[in-house]
Amino acid sequence: MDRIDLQKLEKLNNQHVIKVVEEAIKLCKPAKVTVITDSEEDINYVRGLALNNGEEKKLKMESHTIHFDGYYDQGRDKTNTKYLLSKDVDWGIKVNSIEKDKGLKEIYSYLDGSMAGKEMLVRFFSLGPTNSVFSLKALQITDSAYVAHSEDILYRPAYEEFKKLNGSPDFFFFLHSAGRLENGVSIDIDKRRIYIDLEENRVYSVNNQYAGNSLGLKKLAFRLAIKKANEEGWLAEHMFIMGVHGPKDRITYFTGAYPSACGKTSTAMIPGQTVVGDDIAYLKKIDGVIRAVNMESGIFGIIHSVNSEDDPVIYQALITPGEVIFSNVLINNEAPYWEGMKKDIPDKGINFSGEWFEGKKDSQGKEIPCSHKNARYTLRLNELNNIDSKVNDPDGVPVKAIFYGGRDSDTTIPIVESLTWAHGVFLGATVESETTAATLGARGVRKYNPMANLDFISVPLGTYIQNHLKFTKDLKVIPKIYATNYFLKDDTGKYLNGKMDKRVWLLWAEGRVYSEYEAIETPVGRIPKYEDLKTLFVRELGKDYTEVEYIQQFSLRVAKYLEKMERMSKIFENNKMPDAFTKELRTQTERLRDIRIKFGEDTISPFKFLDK
Ligand code: SPV
Ligand code: MN
Repeated sequence: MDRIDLQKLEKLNNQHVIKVVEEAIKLCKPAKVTVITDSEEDINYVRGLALNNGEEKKLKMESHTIHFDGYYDQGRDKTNTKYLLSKDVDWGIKVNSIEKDKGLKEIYSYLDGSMAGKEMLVRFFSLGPTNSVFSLKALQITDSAYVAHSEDILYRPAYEEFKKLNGSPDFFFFLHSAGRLENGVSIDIDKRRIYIDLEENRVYSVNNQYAGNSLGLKKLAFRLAIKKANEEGWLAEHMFIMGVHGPKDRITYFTGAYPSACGKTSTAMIPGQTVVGDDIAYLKKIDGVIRAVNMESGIFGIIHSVNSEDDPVIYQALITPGEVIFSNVLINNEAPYWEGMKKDIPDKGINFSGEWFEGKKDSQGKEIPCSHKNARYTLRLNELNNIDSKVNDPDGVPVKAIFYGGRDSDTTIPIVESLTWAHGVFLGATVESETTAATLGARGVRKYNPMANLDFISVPLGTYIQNHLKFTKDLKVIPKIYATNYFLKDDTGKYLNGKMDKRVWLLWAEGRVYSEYEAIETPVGRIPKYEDLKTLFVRELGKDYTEVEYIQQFSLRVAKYLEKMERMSKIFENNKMPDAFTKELRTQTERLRDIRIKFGEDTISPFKFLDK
C-alpha cells in the first residue's frame, strides 16, 4: 500500500478497519492495495480499472459496459454458501452450515495468495441512506473491479460516514477474491465458497464473480442484517418499496416480498407508480409507524423479457446513455441483446458461453440461448424516470401495505387481503414458488419460501416469524397485508392474467388502505368485488374485465388450498413455531374444510361468498 492509500485508511481513525485490511493483505497477498474514498476521482479509478483489467468492456452507448460471469457462475451458489457456526443451531429449515474452524481453515486456504499479482480494492459503503437511523456500514475488500464498480452503482458510498464511527467496530465486512481468472472469468469454480460468519459480522467469498455470490453488500450483508434485525426488533426483508399513486395525488407506500424472478421488480416498476427500491428493505417502527428504507441505491435486475411493452421504464433506461453494466447478455457490434427484448436478435456474437451462434449447443446437447435466463443489468435508481422523491430520505417512507407473492400455477388466487396482521404473517410465511433461474440447479420445482426469504434467513425460522408477529406492538397504524399470485393458470396451462393486471391489484389494495372498496370475506382472506375490479380494469388498463374472467381467477380452489395446507402442516409440524402462527394454520384449514362441506364443491365461485 502506498503512502496516500495508507493515509486514507488512517484518516478514518478506526483500528478495527486497519486490522481487517491488514489481515486481508497478509492472507491474499495482493501486488497493490488501493483505498477508494467517496471522491469522483477514486470512483472513476474503479470504473477505469474494470475496463483495463478486462472484467468489463465498453459498449457503443456512452457509459454502458458488459461483464461476463463464468459459464458455471450464472446464479447464486446455494450449495457452497454456508454459515460458519461454532455451535449447533436448530434452524427449523434446511440451512447450509459448516463448523466454524473447519470452514475458516478451508476458505483461508483458498484465499491464501488469491490476489497475487492483482490489485486489492478497499471500499466503504452505507447500507441504507447516509445519516439515517436505519443504516448500517459495510467495508468491502475485493480484487474484482467489477464487484467494486457494481457496488458503487448499487450502494451509497460512505467513506465519510465511516469517520463518524469514531473508532467503533460496528460495521459489516466482506472479503472477496474472484480467484484465478481466464478470459476475465473465475475458473476455479469447484473451489467456489461463500462463508458467512454471523458472530463476527463478516463474510468471505472466493472463486466467483456473479454478483449474488461476490458482492458482499447484496445478499451476504442481507443475511447479516436479518440476524441483527431479529436481535434488535426490526425487520430486514427481501422487499421492494414503492409509492402507489392513488386518486388525487395520494401516494401510499407499499413494500413487497417475492422470491427471485417472481415479479418483484416488475411490480415496483408498474407504470404510473414511483420506485424506492426493488430488492431489500429495512423496516423500523418510528413513532408508532412502520417506516422503510431501501438499503440499496440501484438495481441488479433480471433482463430476460425486459422490453418496451412489459417494462417500459427499465427498457428506456437500458437504451439511453448512462451508467449501466450488462451481464451475461449477447453482444454484437458493441450492442447488447437479450431474450424477450422484442427486437431482432443477431444470430451470432459473444455471450456467457464465449463466441456464440444460433443453434450452439452445450456439452449435453442443449441449445445455448443468446442470453442467460438470469442475465442482468446493473444501474442506479436515478437512471429511472419513475424514481420516488423520498428515495434517499433518511427517515424512510411510511409503510401502509405489504405484498407477498410467489409463483403458483394452480392454487392461490391473484390477490387476497389478510384478515389480521397475524393472518398476513401466516400468508407471507406460506408463500410457495416454483424455482427459477436466479439460483443454480433445477427449475420449476415447487418450494415453500417464507417471506421470499428462505435463502437468506439467518436465525431459526420460528424466531424469524415471531419477530414479524410482534412487530405491530405499539403501532398506531397497522399496515394491511396482501398475498398475490401473478402466475395462476387455467386447465390448458394458459396464464389467467396479463402482466399489467398487477396494476389493478395494487390500486385496489391502495384503495382498501382507505376503506374505499368493500371486500368479500372468504376462508383465505378478503377478496375484491367484481364491480370494483371491473371499474379499475377500465380505468387503469382500458380493459373490459368480464365476470367469466373474475370467476376463473377468484374462484376458491378449495381442494388445492387444502393440499397446500397439508404441505404446510408437514413443513411446520416438527418446527418450533409461535403459537399464533400455528393457530392461523389450523383455523385457515378448518375454514376451508367447513366451506367445502357447506358448498360440496372443490372450486367455489367468489359470488357464493357474497351472501355469507
Ligand atoms: C435474487 O436472486 O433475489 C436477486 C439477485 O435479487 S441475487 O443477487 O442473485 O440475489
Ligand atoms: Mn433478490
